[in-house]
Amino acid sequence: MKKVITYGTFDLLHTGHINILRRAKELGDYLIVAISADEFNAIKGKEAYYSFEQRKAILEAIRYVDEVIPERNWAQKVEDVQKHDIDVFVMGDDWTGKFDFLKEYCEVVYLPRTVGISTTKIKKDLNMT
Ligand code: C2G
Repeated sequence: MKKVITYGTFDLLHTGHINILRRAKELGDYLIVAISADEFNAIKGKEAYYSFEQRKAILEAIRYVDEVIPERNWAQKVEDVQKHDIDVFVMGDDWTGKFDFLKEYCEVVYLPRTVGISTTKIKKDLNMT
């Protein structure tokens, strides 16, 4: 079984998220999504509208997603890849190069972002700060 993993906040889920989840799943048979815990979002300088539990429940309802785990820090990726026996690590290309150190452990794939949509844009358009 070819296992894929990807990481993110996945707040206010939108088609950009769905597009990367769909393409990530197409690269294997089993997709794990590590979503940022609320405390880690604070470290990332992001404040999610939905809590970790809410974002986890939403992601678990998506047909492409097989498992959701918490992302608690920047340093857990090597351990995650080894622990979950990951074959492919996937991120949007806004992260190109940032995770090349994982090439020692698995395939690293950066996929083009979906243009014109982001959680930040949604908040701005809805006049949420
Ligand atoms: N994404 C995308 N197209 C968009 C918006 C997001 O392809 N229009 C992708 C991002 O490139 C990322 C994933 O969707 O791969 C999740 O995006 P975010 O929730 O913004 O995640 P981010 O804050 O980039 O966190 O350790 C990695 C971090 O947790 C990534």
